[in-house]
Amino acid sequence: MSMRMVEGNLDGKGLRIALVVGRFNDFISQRLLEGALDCLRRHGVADKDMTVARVPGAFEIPVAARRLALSRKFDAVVCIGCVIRGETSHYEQVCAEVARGIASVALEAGLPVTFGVLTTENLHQAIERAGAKGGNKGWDAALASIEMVSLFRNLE
Ligand code: INI
Repeated sequence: MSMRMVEGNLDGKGLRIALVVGRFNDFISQRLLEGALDCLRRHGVADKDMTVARVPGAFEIPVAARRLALSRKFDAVVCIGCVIRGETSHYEQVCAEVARGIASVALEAGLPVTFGVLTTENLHQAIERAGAKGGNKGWDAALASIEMVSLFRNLE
């Protein structure tokens, strides 16, 4: 008997996606958001099926993501933000909490909640990962959300 291999596809048609975006370091997070929206559109997600929730900073992302995930109005939540070490003394705490918080929301809701939060040493690295040479982490998180929704459906 051959094994059963299950994976997701990248077809976003009909998917309802929420995005939570931290306003802190808006210069970067706006570009991450644009990358995520472009990715969703190019994979067939309709604008009417996208909701963008803005929060003050990365620390507030998990609690907003939790509300959206538990509302059951969305198939996935994409989290977007930017934490830069050079600009904060509580970098470590903010990074640890946002990563831990997003992971725990995903597990609690059993929904894809993806991580498009940059945590970098400096602004230069952030720019590189927000649409310059390192790609766009917002795009990557959006694509991961589509794949995970599809995977879950194929597992049913
Ligand atoms: N929030 C960020 O999203 N990125 C940062 O780099 C950052 N810094 O530098 O402190 C940051 N702080 C704000 C934090 O996320 C909360 O919004 C704030 O502490 C209020 O709870």
